[in-house]
Amino acid sequence: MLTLFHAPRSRSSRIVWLLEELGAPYQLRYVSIRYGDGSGDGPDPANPHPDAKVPALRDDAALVTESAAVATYVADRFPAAALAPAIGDADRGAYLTWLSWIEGEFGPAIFARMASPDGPAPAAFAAALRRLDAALAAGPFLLGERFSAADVMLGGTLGWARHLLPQDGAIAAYAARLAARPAFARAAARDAVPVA
Ligand SMILES: N[C@@H](CCC(=O)N[C@@H](CS)C(=O)NCC(=O)O)C(=O)O
Repeated sequence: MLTLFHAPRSRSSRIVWLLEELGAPYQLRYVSIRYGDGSGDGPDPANPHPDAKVPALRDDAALVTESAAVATYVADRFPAAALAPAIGDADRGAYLTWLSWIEGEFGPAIFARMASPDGPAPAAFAAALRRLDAALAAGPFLLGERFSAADVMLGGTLGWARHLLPQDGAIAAYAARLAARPAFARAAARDAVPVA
């Protein structure tokens, strides 16, 4: 049984969504973190993440952290769901590229825009949107017709950053398409700590 160490409205929310898409058996362990706005309590001694962040995933003795690694790990772990092109598949390279790009390039570009929300967009943010627009022109998903874990990771980021993004066009339509998925709704229902 997988255990996901999770905090509501955080990077681990995307992993809840991905586990729902995969149909994976998992349990959630809610941990407290210090959010970027200063709210919340951290570090939580129950969190095995070396930096007390989320997501952290336990699979028996294995501990996996870093969002792209966790997404890669769980999507490969449940191959029947076909959300990760296998090693040797022609789409594997593009898939890994997107997973890394979302965390390594797109996330920082979003934070650059958040730091400077008015006026011209930072070059990295504008470039990231151009790249997504170009990819989605061939859509409906990052790998064309093929939905993958990379779409979940990007969809989660687009969701919390929607106020910074174009309100219409290919990116907005893509974000709406992803948010309409049943697994997204199931994950949203599990995101917050259940009220006892
Ligand atoms: N590089 C990590 C970043 C994880 C991260 O910063 N998570 C935030 C929540 S979105 C967190 O746990 N913050 C608590 C803290 O910084 O103490 C990843 O991609 O998983």
